[in-house]
Amino acid sequence: MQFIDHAEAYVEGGTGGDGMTSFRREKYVPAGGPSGGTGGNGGSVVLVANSNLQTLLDFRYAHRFKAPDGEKGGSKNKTGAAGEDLLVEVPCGTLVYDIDKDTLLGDLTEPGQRLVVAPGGKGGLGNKHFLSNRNRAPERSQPGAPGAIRQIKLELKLLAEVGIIGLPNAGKSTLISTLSSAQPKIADYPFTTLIPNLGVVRKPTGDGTLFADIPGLIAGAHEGQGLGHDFLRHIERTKLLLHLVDGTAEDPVSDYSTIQQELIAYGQGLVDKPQLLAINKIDALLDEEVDELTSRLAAVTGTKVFRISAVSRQGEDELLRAVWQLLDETNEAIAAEEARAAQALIDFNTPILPLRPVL
Ligand SMILES: Nc1nc2c(ncn2[C@@H]2O[C@H](COP(=O)(O)OP(=O)(O)OP(=O)(O)O)[C@@H](O)[C@H]2O)c(=O)[nH]1
Ligand SMILES: [Mg+2]
Repeated sequence: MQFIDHAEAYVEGGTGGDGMTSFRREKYVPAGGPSGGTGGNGGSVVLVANSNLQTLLDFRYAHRFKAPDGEKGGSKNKTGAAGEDLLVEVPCGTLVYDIDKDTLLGDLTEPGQRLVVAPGGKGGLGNKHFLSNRNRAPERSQPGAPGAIRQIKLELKLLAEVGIIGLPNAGKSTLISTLSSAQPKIADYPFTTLIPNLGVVRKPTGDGTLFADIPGLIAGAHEGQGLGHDFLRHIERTKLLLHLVDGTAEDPVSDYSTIQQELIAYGQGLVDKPQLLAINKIDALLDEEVDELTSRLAAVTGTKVFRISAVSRQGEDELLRAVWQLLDETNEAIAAEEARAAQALIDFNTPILPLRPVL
């Protein structure tokens, strides 16, 4: 599968059908009144989020979307048929921008969520709508209005809850492949992963949580070095980061710092996200080496350091328990923050009543 996370498209709503000018012709009625029907509305171009899609690849092949026009109004007050909406599917996590106005039109996060990007034009009124006391036989009817035209930009930002980060070769893909049913390519050379891999990891309760393994970061990734920069955006919406360092590397402590520096340089709050740190590949190290590295990393980070082997699955349960606990805490903090923001809005909108004068 080719992973495309940026696309542009031209979207145009259908033109409304013209209104009709016609008059009733009835056998025994000498001068029938106006009877021209209204044109049907043009169809709209509507984006629909689909959770089975993971890429904007389809937009490589089709990037012009025009919804059908409405039909003309008919005689005998018949309204023209409306043009059907043109539904265009996008992956969940797609942000939609108006290129000319440089504004965000919407963020499609939930499956089935819709966003009208180019409304169809209204159908024109038929001549019966122009009947008045002064004009008993209006000739006038309206043309249908054109549909909206827009150039839109689509940007996919994955909606995984947990992002696995680390230098190339740290074992990120190996970990997601043992935790979930994802089957990414794994190899003993850097930059094996070229696109983000998503995997659903089951909690003990049975609920699924989406993990993302992004291509390895290197120093300068935020400036476009290696593959990492393009993919950092895919961890912007994660709730927590799982940072893997390769315990068998020459200098795992400096590897850790390299990644942290990249997170800081990228911005967007990445470095402030809750993070769990784990040394990987402990199966290939002596216990003393693992202990020594653990203390060195703990001294630098001031946090707990997990020790795992993605291959032998050692330490995996303890790490996952910590992931679930931290996710719960993060979700609670987010909910509390949202409640605070909602309350602040209510307080802001509640007028302060003037004090009653003391008589
Ligand atoms: N001994 C040992 N080797 C491991 C472990 N985890 C991963 N490896 C090996 O390390 C190499 C890199 O693993 P990947 O999972 O492809 O690493 P990655 O972090 O996804 O690498 P990129 O996609 O290049 O960023 C492979 O040869 C794996 O078999 C582990 O726990 N122990
Ligand atoms: Mg990989």
